[in-house]
Amino acid sequence: MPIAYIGMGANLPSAAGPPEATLAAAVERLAAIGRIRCRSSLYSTAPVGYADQPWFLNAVVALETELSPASLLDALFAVERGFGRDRAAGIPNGPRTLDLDILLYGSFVLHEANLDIPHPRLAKRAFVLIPLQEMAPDLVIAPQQATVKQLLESLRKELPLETDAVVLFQSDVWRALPCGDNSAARPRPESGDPDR
Ligand code: PH2
Ligand code: MG
Ligand code: MG
Repeated sequence: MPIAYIGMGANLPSAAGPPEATLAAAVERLAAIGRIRCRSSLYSTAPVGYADQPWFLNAVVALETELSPASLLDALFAVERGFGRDRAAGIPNGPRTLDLDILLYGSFVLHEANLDIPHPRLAKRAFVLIPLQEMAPDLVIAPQQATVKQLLESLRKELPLETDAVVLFQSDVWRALPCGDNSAARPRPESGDPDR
């Protein structure tokens, strides 16, 4: 089953609470549309693209899913809406309660009107590369034919200020889950038999 890497971001409170509570609750929703294989740490990040807004919290999760890229995108939009995201009202790159982006979907390369995979700005965004590097430093990104680690090294040279503005965020409600951690393979509580 393909593994999709999903970028998560939030900088406005939702009904679930502040951004860290939103992201923690959103991961629970993602677990219903696939299997969470690993989760990065949470990062506090300076806004990129539109400066006059609160700092974001960002993270990346690896989701093993049977959904096609288009169905996954629909499912992510539904989760965003569940946390109060209103795409019609928002300004581009502006504040939002929850943003879920497909960064990568296995080794797929896809260019459609509403869906570009790998995410077209992935290589320029420290708030994506830094959490992604935590999970998959040696993953090769198709367009650049470079690993996540190499892309981050290039970005640090090109935009050192941006890479500095991604700071580890300690949270009681978010737990990073390394990809090699066996607990990722444990059945979810609702799936019954704990010894399965
Ligand atoms: N998302 C954007 C625009 N700018 N900046 C940060 N730091 N984090 C984000 O998730 C982010 C952003 C558009 O999706
Ligand atoms: Mg985004
Ligand atoms: Mg988005």
